[in-house]
Amino acid sequence: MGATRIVLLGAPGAGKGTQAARIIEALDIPHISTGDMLRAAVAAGTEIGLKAKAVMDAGQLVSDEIVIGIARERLSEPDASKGFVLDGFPRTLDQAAALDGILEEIGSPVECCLAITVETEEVVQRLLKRAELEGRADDNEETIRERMRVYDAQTAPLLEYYGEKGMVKEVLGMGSIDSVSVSLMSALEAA
Ligand code: B4P
Repeated sequence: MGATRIVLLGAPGAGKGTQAARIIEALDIPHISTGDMLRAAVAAGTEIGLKAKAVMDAGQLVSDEIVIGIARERLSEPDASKGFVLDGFPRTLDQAAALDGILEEIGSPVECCLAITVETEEVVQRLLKRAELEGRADDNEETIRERMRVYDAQTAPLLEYYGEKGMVKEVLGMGSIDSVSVSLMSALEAA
């Protein structure tokens, strides 16, 4: 019947958050976005938010310790037992190893890594457009390019990590949001 424990991988602006919203609606599973949780912590002025803000604004990754902590807490909530879309987590090899450990404890390993691929100039343009619409602090050109560099150095190696486990389904993220959704859903059904 297709995978329901899903890691969504992709560069900033590849469409992770956008497509996660479609997938969770179709499969009725929770959307777990560490980016959204961190922005909520910043907005609420919590201790984690205060630590994360400057790092996020600079386009760098928040520490593994903090992010693994919030992911662990969220994954232990009852609704995660029916599956989940992890959006933006893991972002480093250490986070991926920690995730495996957390899910081993729960007895529910990752089933599929959906990787959305998009050309760099396309994502830069998307994020600059979002900057105009939403004014997110990390959506300016310099920070966007830094986020791309961080993605290539720290997150792209996860393709190999999940690839070795035979879990990666690559989907081209160019084209309309609807057409990308169709490709992702059929990749999931085949997983
Ligand atoms: P995220 O919130 O994950 O931000 P993101 O990578 O920019 O992706 P997002 O999901 O928001 O955008 P999407 O591609 O859907 O992370 C933000 C920051 O939080 C990180 O830089 C880091 O500092 C920190 N963080 C988060 N998780 C972390 C972790 N695990 N470890 C350490 N630090 C962490 O969409 C982008 C835009 O494109 C949207 O406006 C959308 O409408 C548009 N779009 C999408 N698909 C499109 C399409 N097909 N055509 C045209 N436009 C499209």
